[in-house]
Amino acid sequence: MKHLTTLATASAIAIGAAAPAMAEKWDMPLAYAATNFHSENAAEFATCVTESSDGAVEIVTHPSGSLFGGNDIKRAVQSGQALIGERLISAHQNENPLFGVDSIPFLATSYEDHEKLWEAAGPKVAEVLEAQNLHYLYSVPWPPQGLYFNQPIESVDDMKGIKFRSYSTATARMAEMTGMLPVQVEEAELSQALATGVAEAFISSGATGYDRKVWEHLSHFYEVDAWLPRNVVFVNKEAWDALDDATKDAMNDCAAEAKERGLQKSMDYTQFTLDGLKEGGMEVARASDTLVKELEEIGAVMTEEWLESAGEDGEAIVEEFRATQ
Ligand code: PCA
Repeated sequence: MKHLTTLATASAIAIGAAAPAMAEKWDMPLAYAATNFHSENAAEFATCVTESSDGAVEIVTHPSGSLFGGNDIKRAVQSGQALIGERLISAHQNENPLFGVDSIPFLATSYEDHEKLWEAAGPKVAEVLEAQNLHYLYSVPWPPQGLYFNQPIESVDDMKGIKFRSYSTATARMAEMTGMLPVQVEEAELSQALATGVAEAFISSGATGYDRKVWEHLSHFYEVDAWLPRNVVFVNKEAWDALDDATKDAMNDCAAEAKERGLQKSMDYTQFTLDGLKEGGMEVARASDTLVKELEEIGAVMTEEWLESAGEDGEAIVEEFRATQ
């Protein structure tokens, strides 16, 4: 153990010492396509760091899960196989309930509310990441989540037995509670899953349906605004600690810009992609009152379940958020 610690420290010092002299190349795995707004935002962040860190760190993005698949990115950065990466944080709710704070159904359904929720939750999520050897840099929300189907759906009864692509604990739970059959699929494999019938429906943003041209397989998108999940960008903690202050400052400044720019991109992309789904031939509409009511009942149960699992920290976040309402 002592030997390992010494080694880790030695390499951390080596990283720090090498930084001013020669650009260190940091690979940044991303799960989503290069044209997705999160990936474009990350590429701009990478350029910002490369240009403003005075040659200390060069960040190279790898979109579409090409370096590590979505599900492996977090572990890769924790273990130092990659030094920085972006991940849909709610996909890791099984590790800690706080990672699912952005997926409590119908708690924060607009950008404004979602940002307030994240103001309360972000610092606690950052603490959990820190304990996992990850330094939190910035995060950006996806547009509100709605339901995709290959047939009209009027109520939960119509959903029974449908194969439903999930991307997190909450999406799988929602499938179970509506009588659908959850199957976990990364977004990079979504088109294939729909083409082969592995999945017939899913919950996501207009952005993801648009990015994956799902009108080739599906016919209906129902806006329900269930929640806005977030992609989080984190750095391997040892690599972060080894940076000199000037490089940390440069990265923090680029991260602050990326947070704002990403939020704006997300908002701008919302209507644009819903229009795109329509142009692709899909019916895009608000879910029926019956369906909304049924989903809200399911959401209430899921909220209780989440609060129970997340304990005091979870309760404090939700209370702090509710106090802003
Ligand atoms: N798109 C991502 C996560 C949330 C979203 O809108 C996906 O479907 O994987």
